[in-house]
Amino acid sequence: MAIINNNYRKLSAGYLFPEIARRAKTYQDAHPGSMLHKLGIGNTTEPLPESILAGLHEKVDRLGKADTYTGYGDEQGDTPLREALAAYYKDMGIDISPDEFFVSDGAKADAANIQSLFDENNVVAIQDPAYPVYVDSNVVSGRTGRFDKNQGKYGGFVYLAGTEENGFFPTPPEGKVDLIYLCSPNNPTGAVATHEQLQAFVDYARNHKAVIIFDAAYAEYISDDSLPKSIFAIPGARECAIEINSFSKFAGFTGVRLGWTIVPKQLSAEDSKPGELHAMWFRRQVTFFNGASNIAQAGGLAVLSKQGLAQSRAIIQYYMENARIIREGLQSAGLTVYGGDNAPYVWVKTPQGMNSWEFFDQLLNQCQVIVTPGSGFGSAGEHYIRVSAFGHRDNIQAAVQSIQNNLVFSKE
Ligand code: PL4
Repeated sequence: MAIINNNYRKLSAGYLFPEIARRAKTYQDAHPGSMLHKLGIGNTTEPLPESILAGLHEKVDRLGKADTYTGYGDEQGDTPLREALAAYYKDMGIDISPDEFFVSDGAKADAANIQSLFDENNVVAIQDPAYPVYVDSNVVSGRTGRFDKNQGKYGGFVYLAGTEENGFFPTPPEGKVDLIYLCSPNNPTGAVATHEQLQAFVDYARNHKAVIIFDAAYAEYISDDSLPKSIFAIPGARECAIEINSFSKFAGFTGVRLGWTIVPKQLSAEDSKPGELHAMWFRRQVTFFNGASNIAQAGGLAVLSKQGLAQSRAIIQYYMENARIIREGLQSAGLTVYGGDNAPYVWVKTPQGMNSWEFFDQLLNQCQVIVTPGSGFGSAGEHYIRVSAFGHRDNIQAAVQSIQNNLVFSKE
């Protein structure tokens, strides 16, 4: 008799993004021929630049010849790619050895799977609001109690709320926690932690033998040089942090699929020696993962070339100009907005105390604009919506104009 993992039954409603797609489809079925401006999912839209395409094409051609064909690659990822990643960090003044990188097929799976390194009884602290995978992966792994619908929270988690008062980046918890999920630049608020804010978490983690899981998927969107792009820019982080990152938003690889995770050799937990967690993740990856596509890895190598970096960064600038248009346009429509200056997300307060889904529906029905309701990222996201800056410029401009022209609310 097979018995299911009952923790799946604890998961709150359906996954956020399919629910948005469902509501958009319902609207379009009811309004055939209507055009929706989609600023919901953070999905890249601009074509890959020439130097990166060349890297991808070259690898495809090599696969077509007997003398250059390759099958399974190095277990942690192709060595030249891990060396190029080490050089990329070196340029930021951060020393990471190539064998501390684990190349992945994107950040999401590693963000979900990394918790498997830790005992089920670890107490987990989560930034609230947060990208849902951190919460859901720990729910199905049995680290929480039931979901309390009134509070919008799971029993057992320690929620670190990002609010207007703390600039949407929380301080470390008061009591002892064991695993801490941080994301900076933050999805969904667009807030970016300062060196001092991250140092406080690193100090906390070292004092409590906790481990920080740091999602830096939007690091390349930071243009303010005073802000850290990696947790490893913080002294002491190599002892207490894992970093997860991705080529998705960095280089338009949302469909190509490529990322990396850094598990430093110095990292340890309360009951482990330095090196053990690194060895365990290696063991996990060689057992349960067969590596990222070799074509994608060749593309990643091209991204990290001088030309690839310059061309990718030009596209990031394009999205950040979109973010500026959204931020300023929504402000001029009378809305209160945050983020969008070092991150591709604008975090917008709902007017008149509306809840997130109500405002989502209003924007859909009055303006034909799709956003993401903040409450889908956690209870502290209630009364906010997230607007994504990924999109073609004309669509972004049309969406902002539609909000300016059609959104009706009283600006008391
Ligand atoms: C929609 C903080 C987007 N269906 O592409 P990956 O796997 O390398 O990166 C996923 C990821 C990792 N970390 C953070 C992210 O925000 C994301 C991507 N998030 C969004 O709109 O919030 C895409 C979401 C996708 C999903 O469910 O992930």
